[in-house]
Amino acid sequence: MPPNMTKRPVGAPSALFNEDDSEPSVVDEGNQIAEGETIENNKYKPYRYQRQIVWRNVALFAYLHIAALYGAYLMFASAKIFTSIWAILLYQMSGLGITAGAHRLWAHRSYKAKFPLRVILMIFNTIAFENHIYEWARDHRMHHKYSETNADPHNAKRGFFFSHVGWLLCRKHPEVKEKGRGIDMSDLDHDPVVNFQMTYYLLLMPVLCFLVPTCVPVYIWGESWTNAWFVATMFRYTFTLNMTWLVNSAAHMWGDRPYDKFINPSENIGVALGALGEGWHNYHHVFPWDYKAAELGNYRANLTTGFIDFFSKIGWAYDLKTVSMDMIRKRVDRTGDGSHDHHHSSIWGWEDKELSPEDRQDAVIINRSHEE
Ligand code: ST9
Ligand code: ZN
Ligand code: ZN
Repeated sequence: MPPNMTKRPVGAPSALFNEDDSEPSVVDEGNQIAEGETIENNKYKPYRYQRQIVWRNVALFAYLHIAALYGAYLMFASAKIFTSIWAILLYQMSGLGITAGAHRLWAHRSYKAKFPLRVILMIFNTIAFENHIYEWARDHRMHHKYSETNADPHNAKRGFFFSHVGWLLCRKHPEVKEKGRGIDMSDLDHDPVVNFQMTYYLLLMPVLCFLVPTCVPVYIWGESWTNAWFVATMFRYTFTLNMTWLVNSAAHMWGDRPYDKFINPSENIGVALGALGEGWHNYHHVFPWDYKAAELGNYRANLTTGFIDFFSKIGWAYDLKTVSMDMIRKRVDRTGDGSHDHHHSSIWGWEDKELSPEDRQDAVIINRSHEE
């Protein structure tokens, strides 16, 4: 049984989220809740882990968020329209470097990409400054393999704040490091694009995330340094970070669970829109190797899938893995929360594969032919 399938009281997901991070409740050893034990009495068990805050990060993130608020104000107060368009473009490019790059390609291997596409994704990824691809993918593989246990770097059982940003403000739980040693990263060791980014990260990242985004508006359309820095760089970077983090916080709390009601990740359309198609998180945790990271390839709520499909058309992306309708149906029937059909109630008729087996079974067929 995967760790994320342990004893979550069905129908009461929010009971697991302790907003008050000062209480080290469910961060005790192993976080394994014994049979018959509730979360409430489990939290009084002795624990050895002591949270250790990294004040340097607290200061940096505090500055970042204050600067971003100022940037949001300047965006309307004095920035040129091109500066705002540039900020939005950077958000989408860097976002794709995370979603299509670090996430679906490198962490999950849900498709393959030829060298030029990997270079593009690596550049986009560096604009996003969410750590280099290797570190991002390693943390993310841990997040899936040990979901919502102490070995998950942003364990959502430690509350909204911890899974959103708090995990970047303190030392990692020892179990992340212990169990992390066992995670296979050999595929990335052999990717020259990933290695190049890792080697030169401390040079590439400041140039691509901060320098170029700030200089372009100043030198190309005569923006002021203040507007360029606070709008195109501080606001854009902080906004993109928060959109990413919402997948770890909000999409682990709120939304339907049509594929597996026993896990916390959920289908959150708001997050999907902001995170370029990464809010279909119940589906994603059930089928992490699907390149669409969602059941349906609706591009409006899944820009990343459109991006990968485009590169698949020109041959730069290939071996796109996806889940068959039959496999989804079986899973929905076995572990879904019943919200699936409510979302996909539109069927075109009898032969539609979306027609549930129960409906097919129970339908009245008059003058039934003998061939069927
Ligand atoms: C950022 C990342 O924001 C965001 C990631 C979000 C993920 C979202 C996923 C959701 C799905 C995808 C949706 C995408 C949506 C995108 C939408 C876009 C519009 N395994 O880390 P250290 C070992 S970053 C194995 O220093 P500390 C290892 O030996 C923001 N081993 O731990 C390591 O050494 P090395 C910018 C592991 O000291 C050693 O431990 N970046 C693992 O506890 C030390 O590691 C920052 O702000 C593992 N998983 O410090 C930097 N982990 O690396 C923030 C560790 O040499 N980070 N080890 O092998 C830090 O300052 C520190 O990492 C720390 C922890 C203070 C948080
Ligand atoms: Zn997740
Ligand atoms: Zn994932």
